Amino acid sequence: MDMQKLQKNRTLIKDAFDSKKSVELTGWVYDTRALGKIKFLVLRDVSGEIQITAVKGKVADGIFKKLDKVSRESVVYVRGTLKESKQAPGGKELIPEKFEVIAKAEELPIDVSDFSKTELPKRLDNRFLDLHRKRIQAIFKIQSTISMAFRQHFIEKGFIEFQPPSIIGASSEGGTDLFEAKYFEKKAFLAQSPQLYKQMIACSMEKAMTITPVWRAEKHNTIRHLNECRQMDIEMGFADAFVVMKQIEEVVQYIVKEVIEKNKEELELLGVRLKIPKAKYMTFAEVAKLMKEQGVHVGKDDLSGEAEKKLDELFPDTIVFVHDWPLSGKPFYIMPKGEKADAELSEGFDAIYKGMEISSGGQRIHLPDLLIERLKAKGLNPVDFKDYVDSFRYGAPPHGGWSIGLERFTQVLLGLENIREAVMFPRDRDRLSP
Ligand code: AMO
Repeated sequence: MDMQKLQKNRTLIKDAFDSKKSVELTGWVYDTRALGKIKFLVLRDVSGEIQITAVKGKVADGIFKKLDKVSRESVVYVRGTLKESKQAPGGKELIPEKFEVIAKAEELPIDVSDFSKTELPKRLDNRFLDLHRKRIQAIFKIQSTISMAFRQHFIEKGFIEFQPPSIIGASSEGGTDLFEAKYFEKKAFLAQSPQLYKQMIACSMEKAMTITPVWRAEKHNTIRHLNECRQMDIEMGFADAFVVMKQIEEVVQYIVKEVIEKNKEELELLGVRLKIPKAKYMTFAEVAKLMKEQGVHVGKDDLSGEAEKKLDELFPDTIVFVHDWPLSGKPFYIMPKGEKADAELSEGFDAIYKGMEISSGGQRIHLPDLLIERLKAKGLNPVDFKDYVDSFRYGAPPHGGWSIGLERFTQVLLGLENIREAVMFPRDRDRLSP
């Protein structure tokens, strides 16, 4: 089959319905049925589905014979004309004039019908096939709107998009959750975040954004963590925690507005109703007090999952910014309150939305001596961070930023049980393929 000609001549199913002339369609066979002298085939492509109807004697014999013999999910080409039909989905059916199987599907390892009950691990083993499903496609169409809206919003505000390195020489978040790699004769790591690089960029180009993969060697399998995820990050010069929290508020509102406008069908299919969120600002101490009143446990320097859920219950459709976070609960690069290395509180925050942390960030330390002190306090060796520390010696303004996890945000927005639903090919403790 001539693919160049096909690309030129074929129509997407959703656009075919209005056509008065004969149309050329390609897609995947969703279902076939035979009722004696009449046969049906439901064809799907990424835009929609259409019923193809063949009545014995009214279409070519070859087509009539073949129509219900094609296996599900086979790729087919069909040329035909539309006809009004009350029973057909969309009110029209296609009467085929030419029908060809482009690629026959073998026996399917999982059920990919709309009623599929196949469990997530099995679906992920066969993700390439799981991606044939409308529901699954809806999640990723929405995710595509999310990342596009994020990029668009910040580019329009004068941010530059940067590409950080994925191979790094020392931890960027502290801790031990690093994947080690061999880099010639040196030891290297997969980036845990673009943190140190975005700070250097904010100190030269002021406003920077990126959407980039990061790797976390966290050993535990949870429903909200991946070992490889994508982060949507910004960093700004001349900014404190409040300047950058406002940026989250605005971008999340813009993203939700875009999803509501651009993904009506997908939201309906997933049964998700969205409202543009409000914002609420609270200190960590205020949240701790409120949770105590509610009888909910809060960690010493972190919020429990239970507390995050409670915040959503108390403040629905609201991004809750929890600032003045205890310094001990934040990474080495977060500015201590009052620029004092031994402060109790920090200029760091978390943003909680729909019962889960979607982002963390804060004002950073731009003072080399203070940074060295904080590295030591966290048990890290300043020598490993020499280039990073030195970058603040030659004209570094106060700056701040944050990161929103793309998959985490998708999970939260769509109310997905497991974050693996929000990534096409998840990497977790046990999964390295497909
Ligand atoms: P943090 O580690 O809190 O901060 O990550 C920021 C956001 O990224 C997402 N995220 C994850 N999503 C899925 N699986 C994971 N294992 C995972 N880890 C993080 C979450 C989280 O809120 N450099 C700082 C941010 C900054 O200060 O700019 C950082 O990486 O949505």
